[in-house]
Amino acid sequence: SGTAIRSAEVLVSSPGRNFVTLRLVTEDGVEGLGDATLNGRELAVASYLTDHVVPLLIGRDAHTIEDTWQFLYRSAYWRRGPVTMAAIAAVDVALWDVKAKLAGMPLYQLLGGASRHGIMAYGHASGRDVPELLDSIREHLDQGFRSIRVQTSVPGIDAVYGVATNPSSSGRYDYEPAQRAPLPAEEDWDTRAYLRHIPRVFEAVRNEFGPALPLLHDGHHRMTPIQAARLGKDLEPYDLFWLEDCTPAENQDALRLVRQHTVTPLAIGEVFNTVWDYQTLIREQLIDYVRSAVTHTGGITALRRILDYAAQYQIKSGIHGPTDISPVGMAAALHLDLAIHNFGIQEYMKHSPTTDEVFRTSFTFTDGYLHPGHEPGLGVAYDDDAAARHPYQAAYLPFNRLKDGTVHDW
Ligand code: GCO
Ligand code: MG
Repeated sequence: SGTAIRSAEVLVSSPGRNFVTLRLVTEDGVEGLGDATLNGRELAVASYLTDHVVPLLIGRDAHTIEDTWQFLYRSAYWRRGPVTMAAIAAVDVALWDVKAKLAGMPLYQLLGGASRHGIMAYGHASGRDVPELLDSIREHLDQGFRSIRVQTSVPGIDAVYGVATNPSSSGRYDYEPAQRAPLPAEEDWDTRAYLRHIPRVFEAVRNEFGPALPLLHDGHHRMTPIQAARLGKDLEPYDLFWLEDCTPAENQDALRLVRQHTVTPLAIGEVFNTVWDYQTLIREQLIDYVRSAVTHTGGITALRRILDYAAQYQIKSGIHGPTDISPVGMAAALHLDLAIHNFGIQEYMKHSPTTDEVFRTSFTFTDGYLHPGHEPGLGVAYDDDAAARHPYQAAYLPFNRLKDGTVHDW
């Protein structure tokens, strides 16, 4: 029929950073886009899609979203994992895009319609010292952000991930999670120095900006459970919106220990890829926010299920949205954010102007609130000519070693 999938293309481009995008086209010429970007492992997902998924899609009815999801998840026999789930996510989101275009509606309408006027977003402030951090927070407030993630350098550590290294030359304080290089960069780490420093940083921020501004912090998996418990306790006077990824994410039981010691709200899950990664965390109410990306968790179909499960326990969404989520993945997140009841907050790092030349989006950011816009589907178009000017370039996330050379969680 006219809704059968005629073609499926995997588009790899690097407009400022690498992105992997899936484009499905139906017999009637309706296009759907999905994001399959897995930072630093992009080509593995591209191959998974091209070699093993695209041949399965041709001729399938684009309307059968649930059946296609179950077929891709179960028929591979090998389940879960970031490569598999990013590939499934790309197909799922592209099919939702097609279905919403066929319905002539923005996707959030198919997901149940808007549950709020706008989507509260948080931005990333950072600084190499406290004065630079305070400037960065002011700049983000000027850009319209009303919630701020706070990351800083730490005396005694040479390079801390999440801190913009050259804010003044670009005129912006954004950082990019991956660096273009043939090999990953090595950074150093010292948890005791970090634990001594961070409460002083939040004290300075609260003194400058007062008690009301929502503040967030990302521990990026570096602490042991008891260290995380200590940080959560030490940060209580500064009333964080959340403390993110305080311990390595694969051990769900670690959060039980952290929870026993602190009322600082906890967010986790950007490296998770299925509901099973959350089973204990949600059932035992060990977290407050689900951090998964649509792109890394099997798409809208699967993330919605995780969030519906979380909702039974008053756990809210905090969907992952750094620059390594493409504008397609961001748009998918925004449609879901607008529709669900248990929305918490949305991470938002503006993409570079080069990225925006390839991905034309219709979402808006006004007075701290994002909105996916009113175009049918996701509201994103992919410009092939612009993309052709930016071929793939190897890029990697950095990693950590302790002072004695031991590889550390990061
Ligand atoms: C965040 C993150 C990111 C990730 C990155 C990995 O909270 O935004 O921690 O910066 O590290 O997305 O690819
Ligand atoms: Mg994070």
